[in-house]
Amino acid sequence: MAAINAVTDLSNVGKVSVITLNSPPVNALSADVRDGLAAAFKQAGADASTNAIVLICAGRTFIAGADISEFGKAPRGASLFEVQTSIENSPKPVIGAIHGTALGGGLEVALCCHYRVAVPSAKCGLPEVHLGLLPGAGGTQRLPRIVGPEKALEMVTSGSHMGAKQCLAMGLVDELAEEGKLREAAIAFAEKVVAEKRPLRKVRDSNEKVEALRGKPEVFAAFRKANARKFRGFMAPESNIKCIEAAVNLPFDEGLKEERRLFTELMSGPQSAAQRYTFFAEREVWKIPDVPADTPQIPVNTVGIIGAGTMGGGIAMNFVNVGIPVIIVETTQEALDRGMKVVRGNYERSAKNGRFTMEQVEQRMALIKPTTKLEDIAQVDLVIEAVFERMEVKKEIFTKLDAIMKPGAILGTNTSALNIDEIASVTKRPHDVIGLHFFSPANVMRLLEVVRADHTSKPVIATSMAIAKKIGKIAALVGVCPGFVGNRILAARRRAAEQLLMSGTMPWDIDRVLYDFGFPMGVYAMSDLAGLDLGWVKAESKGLTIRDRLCELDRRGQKTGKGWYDYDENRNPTPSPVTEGIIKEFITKAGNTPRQAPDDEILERCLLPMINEGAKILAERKAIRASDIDIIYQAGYGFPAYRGGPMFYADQMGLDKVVARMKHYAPQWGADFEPAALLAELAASGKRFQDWRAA
Ligand code: 3H9
Repeated sequence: MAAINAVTDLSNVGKVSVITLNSPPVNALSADVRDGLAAAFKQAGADASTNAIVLICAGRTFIAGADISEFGKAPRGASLFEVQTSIENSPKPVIGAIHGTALGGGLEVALCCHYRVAVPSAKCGLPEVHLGLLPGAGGTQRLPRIVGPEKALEMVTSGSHMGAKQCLAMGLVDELAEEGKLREAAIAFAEKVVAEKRPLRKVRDSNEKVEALRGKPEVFAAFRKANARKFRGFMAPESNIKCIEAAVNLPFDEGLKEERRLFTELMSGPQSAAQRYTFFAEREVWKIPDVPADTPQIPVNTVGIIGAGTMGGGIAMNFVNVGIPVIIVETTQEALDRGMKVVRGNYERSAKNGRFTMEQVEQRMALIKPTTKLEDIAQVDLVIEAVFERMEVKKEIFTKLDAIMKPGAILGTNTSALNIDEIASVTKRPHDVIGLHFFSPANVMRLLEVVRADHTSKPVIATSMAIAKKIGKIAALVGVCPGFVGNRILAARRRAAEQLLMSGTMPWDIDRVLYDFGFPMGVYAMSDLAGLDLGWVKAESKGLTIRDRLCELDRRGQKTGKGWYDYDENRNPTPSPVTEGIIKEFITKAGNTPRQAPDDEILERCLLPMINEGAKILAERKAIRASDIDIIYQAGYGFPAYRGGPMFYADQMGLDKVVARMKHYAPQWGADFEPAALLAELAASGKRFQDWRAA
């Protein structure tokens, strides 16, 4: 084998040139890779002793795309376009040999090969939309020429990965190779292409499928309409659609130009910047500076859950979904039966929607053992307490757990607010105690806040993070403080919204602004969904707050058909004159002069306190880095992905501007608008949250 450069080799096997890329971790198309490919194709093309070329990758995957870390930097080395042209115009047939994933630019390179061979476990896709982009190396023009525009629309706007068998059926792959024998199979395929004198097939020249849709704009209109809700606020899906339209309506080279124009537009825009930031943030969130990757872990083969309510049942589903048996404990048989019925109902609904079979429902249900005896969980590896939020109750449970649990078991609590150090203090093993804060519905929401208490051991943290990954969550490690990270920041927004309300801005106006910003719903719609009576006790209510008054009128949210809003039978909300009347009474009673805040003010007054609280959280070391807060906000609180998260949003706004706007509001609206020390310091030194690391 001859080295072309540090990441590319070229060798001859009989009459086939084999180009092997080896650029860990994922063979992304860095400048070195592009240079290596350009040189290797030139050399292989000119080698008179071979008559075909195989492109294959070493390591875990075929090329997984452009090198995202190079985006935004000055271009270097051979361009991807040059590489692709040298492949497509190669005088010898080029066979792409795919294992792992051929994604984005990787698939776009493969699409320039004349033929493609893949192992059955391989996957192909154009996931650029998740980075706020579109496939910018011909993917939007070549893919529809193979799979047809309709399928291509679906693939580029969803970014989903297709399995090799499906790719074979769609013509994206020409032959499947035996697992582990890709190299031999690709070489044999190349020899066959030569022996059979097959043409140098160029995807770009195949127009039949795209032409079939020419003059049918209604197909695109229908696709846009069907996905309008899903794409709301995002720029990239629309640009992807426009590119497929260009593939249908324009000659190849013109379509390519349109693709380039739209790609450049997205790449230089704020949404892609946010989504690329999120790509790295989602990977960094797993990294804990003082808990290295080689920290010993505790095997978790069985889980005990205390409480079969909505939370407990949802948490149980996460584990059985990945085959981990669960014992679920309740105090009464009745509560247990009710909880199990809800879990079964959830699974059966999924089965009805075709997500899995009834047989799988039974398999999953069989993995849950219900019991009313706490002692039954004594031997599990991990226990998660999910009972209601009362410190005395939690302390009582942890005292019992301390007495019965096997040594070394992890003792988790799903508390969303209580002090975990205090809970741990009743045990003789506080190092085994950790917070595992699931979000409701726990079987659906991606976020898990893993809460590190004062004495939590490193193996318990490492295990909790690993188990979160196993059950498909995105976990962020946070510290103990009221509300931890997510709810603490939410409380700041809530306080700001209350101030707006009490000064004359109606709930629906606040919600509309937040919805338009990109949240799935606003503060008050969310409150109606959760129920206004969470923590409200009828017997104790004295009508002192707006909420008290609403609850007293049985306006307890969606479940009673009215709350902040009125709801029709399809749960569509409309502003409520009753709510408005009550709010106005409270405003008058407080002696305030009502004033409807303009939309930009509503937005600033809701967001700035969130950013400020985030800065305090960082300074107190309750989150490791600003991007963890952003991940929490995207995965758990619906912060629009295309805005990155509160901290990234602040960075994009410019921290000096954030501080200036806060100072503008602080005199009237108080402490939440007094810039936190860290925020002021970063702003003064021209720095960003994303560059800040704890000393
Ligand atoms: C594109 O191609 C644009 C073109 O259309 C047009 C160009 C003109 N670049 O995810 P993992 C790193 S856009 C740089 O944990 P897994 C990642 O940060 C690209 N780095 O592994 C991580 O680093 P670290 C379109 C990348 O096994 C390490 O690799 N392609 C890239 O769970 C391991 O990653 C995509 O969007 C990259 N492209 O999953 C595919 N990819 O260890 C993006 C990964 O320091 N990648 N890294 O934290 C993926 O979806 C997954 O990484 C993959 C492997 C499925 C490949």
